Amino acid sequence: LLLSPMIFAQPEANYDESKVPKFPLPDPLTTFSGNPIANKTQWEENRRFEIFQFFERQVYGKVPDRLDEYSFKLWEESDDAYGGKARRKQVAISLTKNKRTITYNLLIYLPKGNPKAPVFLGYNFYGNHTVTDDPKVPITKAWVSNNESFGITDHKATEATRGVRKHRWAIEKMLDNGYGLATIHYGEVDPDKNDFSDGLHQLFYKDGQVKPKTNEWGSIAAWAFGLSKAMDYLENDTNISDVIVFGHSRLGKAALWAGATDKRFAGVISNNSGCGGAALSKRKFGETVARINNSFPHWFAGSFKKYGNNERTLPVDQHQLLALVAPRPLYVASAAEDRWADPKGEFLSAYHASKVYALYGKQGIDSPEMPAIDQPLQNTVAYHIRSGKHDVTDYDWEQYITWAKTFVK
Ligand code: GTR
Repeated sequence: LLLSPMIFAQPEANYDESKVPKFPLPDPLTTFSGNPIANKTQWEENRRFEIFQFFERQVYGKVPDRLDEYSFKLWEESDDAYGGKARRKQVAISLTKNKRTITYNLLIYLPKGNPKAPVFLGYNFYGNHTVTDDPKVPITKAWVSNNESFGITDHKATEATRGVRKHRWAIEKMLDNGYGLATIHYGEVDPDKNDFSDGLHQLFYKDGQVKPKTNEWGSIAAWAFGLSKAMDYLENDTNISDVIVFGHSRLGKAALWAGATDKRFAGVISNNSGCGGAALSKRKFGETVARINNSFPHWFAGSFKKYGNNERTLPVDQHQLLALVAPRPLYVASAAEDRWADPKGEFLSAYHASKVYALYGKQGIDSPEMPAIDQPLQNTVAYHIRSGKHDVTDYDWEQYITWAKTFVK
């Protein structure tokens, strides 16, 4: 039997609250050397940077260098999408380093009634053509994950997959509320496999190098970088105002890291991001650091591996990642049946990040008691736990739109 011994070594995932280890949670407002942080100046000058640096070197990994070249090309545009309700733009973004280039496509829908609209920017899993029935969006040629129910068996998307994920993107709701959507297929930026020969990473290799260094970027940081470069385009598009970065699950982890690394994002939404996203690692509830590094060795920096089954020694936890977004609006959302992502750990993380928001006079989550299912709690920091499973639903988008209208301005 060719089963990896790593799989045998994994204990059962814990779903029992009484078995959550007792642990001290590192205080966002005490520096690593023990000094208290009393105000936003001290936070920005002393504490924020050391937390940022830890996540950058020990969790997601550093971007190794700057690009040599960057360009974008608006290759398609129309003002009759969605029955004339929307303007569509398709933009190719090219990134070049060491004479190697990758190109990925940004699909944008903007409400026509709004000359300068705010947009949600988020990655999709199976190609831009899967978020809509719009025949003007080409089928991605990039790597996609195999998926039996979509008939994808050779990592290639087909015409049959057009629109298969449109239920996750409430595009008409966004348009009707004055919001646009900008989306990218994550596989065009970095294919989601344990193979560093392709995607963004290899642009930066020195001669003979085949993978990033231990403290350099995994896929989550590469995806976050791709979002940031998309922001370079979006901030110069005169039809676009605020950009709220959004992501579901692994792409929610990427959205959070993008929000932490790039302050131009006016708001950040984590939808069911779980372990390595919004959930507290030290709770070891559902997916753990050891499990995630075992299943997805390419997601994080090599240096993060040492914290598997060793969360005690982590000098940070994920509430401090959330705090890096402060004072910008942040929405953390869970799903009741998504215990793998640890809804309570996601909630507590938003709660514990809130004391950094308080330094700016911004209201976060005031109580450590979780709200009831389908009872959103919306302040500058917002949280909901939706009924149902790991997914993105119209309900989620309705909450994000309501919250964005009030808090992201
Ligand atoms: C799971 C993984 C989660 C989450 C999810 C997803 O397999 O364990 O951390 O990222 O995939 O992205 O759908």
